[in-house]
Amino acid sequence: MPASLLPDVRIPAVSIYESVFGGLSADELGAVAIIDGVSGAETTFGQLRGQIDALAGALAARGVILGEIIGLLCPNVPVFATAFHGILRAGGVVTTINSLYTAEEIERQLKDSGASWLFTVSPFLATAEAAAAGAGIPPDHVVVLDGAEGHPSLRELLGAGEQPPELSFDPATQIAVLPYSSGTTGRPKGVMLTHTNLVANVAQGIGAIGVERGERVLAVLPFFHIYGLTVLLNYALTLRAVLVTMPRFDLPEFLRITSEHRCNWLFIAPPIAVALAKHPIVDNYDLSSVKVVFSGAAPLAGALAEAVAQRLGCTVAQGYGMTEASPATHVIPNARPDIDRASVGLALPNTESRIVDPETGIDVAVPDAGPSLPGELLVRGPQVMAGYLGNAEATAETLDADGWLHTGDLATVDADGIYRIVDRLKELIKYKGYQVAPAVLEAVLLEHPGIADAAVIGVSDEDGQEIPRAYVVLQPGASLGEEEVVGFVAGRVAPHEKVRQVRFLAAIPKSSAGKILRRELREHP
Ligand code: 4UV
Repeated sequence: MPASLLPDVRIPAVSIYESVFGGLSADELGAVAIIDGVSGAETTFGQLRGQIDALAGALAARGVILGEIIGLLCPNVPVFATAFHGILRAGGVVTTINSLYTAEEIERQLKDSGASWLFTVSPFLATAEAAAAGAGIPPDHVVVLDGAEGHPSLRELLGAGEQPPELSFDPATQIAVLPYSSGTTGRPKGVMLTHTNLVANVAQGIGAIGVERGERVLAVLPFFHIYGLTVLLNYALTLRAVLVTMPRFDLPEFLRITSEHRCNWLFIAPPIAVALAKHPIVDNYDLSSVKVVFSGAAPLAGALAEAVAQRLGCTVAQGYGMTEASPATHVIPNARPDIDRASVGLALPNTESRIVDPETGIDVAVPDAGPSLPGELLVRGPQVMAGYLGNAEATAETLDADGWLHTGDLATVDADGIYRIVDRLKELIKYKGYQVAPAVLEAVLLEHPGIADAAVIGVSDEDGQEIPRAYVVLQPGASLGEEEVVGFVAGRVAPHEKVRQVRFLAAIPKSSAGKILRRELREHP
């Protein structure tokens, strides 16, 4: 099987806490780990580890046991790191929740994962309380990190300075995090990532991505999404880089924080690259500290990468991955300026890749035989998930008996081992790098009494970014316009999940088995 061209790395058999914080030296304890980009407040590695240990102690004293599932609904603020690692250090499993979700979506995730606690922040309290109540989580298990009447706060939990519990578990099988991903089809499912999955993906990225000790890394990509969680929170801190947090994207604030905090690495998704390449206000800021803009989560066009590199005078790189692979599987290494920026570079160390005909499963990429035909990318490595929580059927469809993860993406590989993502086979839509599951939107559309049938696919907008488009069949006699359909959905889903275009059809094309023929819809203007 085509192995990575990069040499294998050693993957320590330890917990993710041990892997990130275990080796802190005495002089590293006083170094800054996280800067709150908004307030400028700094947290050192020593303070962070102290808070994590005390939180773990407090949770253990309150009955949290190994394997307990705890929801985390929190924007990118420094205490995210404390909450995340504190819960894991207590033996808990964190289910990271999209901050944009509605109360109903959060409730569904809390119930599906079986969460018994929810950690949040006061600006999200109303949504969090509604979701927790619906999921049967009592107020004394809803921790409001910055404090709120009637709920435990971080200050209270840390106050007693309790010792973390002595735990022993197998990092290769113990689940650490349960992010939700819709995978190839259907609604979001809990992706079971073990401690070893997370430890492995950090170790695989170390030499390849190229962040160096002390460099400043802008943390605007949400920590709740696996890209931010692994590449920012765990990878950057392992390298003793400094995270500069931003709770939400806003272009002037993004530019101000980058400039004032002299950030060296901007990890982004492609819509931010569009802003960096095109927006006039970019010229008003001193971005000379920026060394690398690293894009992932959706395709980055070569011309866009070039425009950003020219305007900022920096390197642009790209990575590819998916939640089910913790997430990174392919990146353009910083040390390889020769690699085309529109590609996703090389397979990470310890990562095998295949490209197969999606119909027959036969390999289409033959090593050393020149550029391959496009086919479905399969990956195998220590970062690949244990499976979907409570869903053996979805697991079997995605992860085969030999351990190959079927990505649902169409890719090619050339004779130099450089991979390109050329299309997506699965129904998943990426809006600004966020997952949008057509199945969720189709179910919402069908709730409208005037809609007889509906299907949703991703289409490109004028900047080449993907947006959700709904195809709607009206009930006989119903009269609905695009705005009403858009408004109906917008009132029921998170902002990134909104339907942004509507087309009316007489019938949705379907196979004889009733499956929506999305390829045919794509050909529909
Ligand atoms: O599950 P998910 O939401 O996961 C991600 C992960 C993004 C990462 C991971 C590691 C990196 O180093 C990095 O730079 C980015 O987004 O969605 C997975 C799907 O997103 C599409 C593709 O369809 C995946 O199956 N996708 C992710 N990255 C790219 C991409 C890319 N660079 N080019 C094209 N599609």
